[in-house]
Amino acid sequence: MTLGNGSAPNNRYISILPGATALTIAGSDPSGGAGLQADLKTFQQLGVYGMSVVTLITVQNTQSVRHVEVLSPELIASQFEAVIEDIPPRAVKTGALGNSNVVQAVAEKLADLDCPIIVDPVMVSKHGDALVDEDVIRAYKQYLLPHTYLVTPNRFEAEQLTGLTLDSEQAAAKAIHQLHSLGARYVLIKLGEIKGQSQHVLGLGAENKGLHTVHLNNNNTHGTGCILSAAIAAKLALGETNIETAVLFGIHRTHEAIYTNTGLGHGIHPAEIRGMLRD
Ligand code: PXL
Repeated sequence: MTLGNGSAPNNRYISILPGATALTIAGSDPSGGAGLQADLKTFQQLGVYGMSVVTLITVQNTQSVRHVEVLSPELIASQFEAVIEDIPPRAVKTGALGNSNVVQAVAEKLADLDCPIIVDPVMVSKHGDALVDEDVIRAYKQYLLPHTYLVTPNRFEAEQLTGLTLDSEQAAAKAIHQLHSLGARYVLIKLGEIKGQSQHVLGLGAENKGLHTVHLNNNNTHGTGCILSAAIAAKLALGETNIETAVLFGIHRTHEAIYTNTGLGHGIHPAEIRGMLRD
């Protein structure tokens, strides 16, 4: 059998669509389930050319995050400049940014970019615990939300950003109003499980919409927050202009990714979109 004979690939693969490019600005998960690795795989699986600016390195596997080191704002900014001057992205998403100086530096870079910016305000500490850092929260509100097209906090992150307790859809509506006032054009709060449903509330400015799926109560969810925001970014990079359509697409792909999870690792198995190969 001859391999690599220079012939064009056959049509068993879904090809990367011309001009569909997306950039993630996020942290590394060496086990491949979350962070920029999940983002890049999601872009590829959905037919989008992916690029990544690394903000921090985690030491983790599916069982735990053991350590985090954040890169300097200068190194992050120069990665961004190199990419942007060469391959303009059609959509950008941010993941873990690490500290307030990085949030500010990334926001300054994104201020001049002419494409939708999806902000997943991941809050993880040096040891992988949920992070409550007043400076980071202030930096998101002051610097990044004013340039945000869609922000996708989970319940904990939305509570940190707004100071509200989100125990109902009415409270979520208040939080959405606050996040719009800070500059986010659209807001998706992932409230989590309520009565067997996985509940999301999408703030469209003029109205809010509840978008629910059956809650999959299992151990196959490592990376789902990353996959969701990356899938939404991919859909926008493919030219979708309706935010509700893009968000529904992201929720459905993430739900499927939990079903088709890898089953890998001894902790929380990484979810993964399957379906690139046609046969
Ligand atoms: O899923 C949130 C997340 C994002 N990015 C990185 C992470 C995590 C969670 O562990 O490690 C790099």
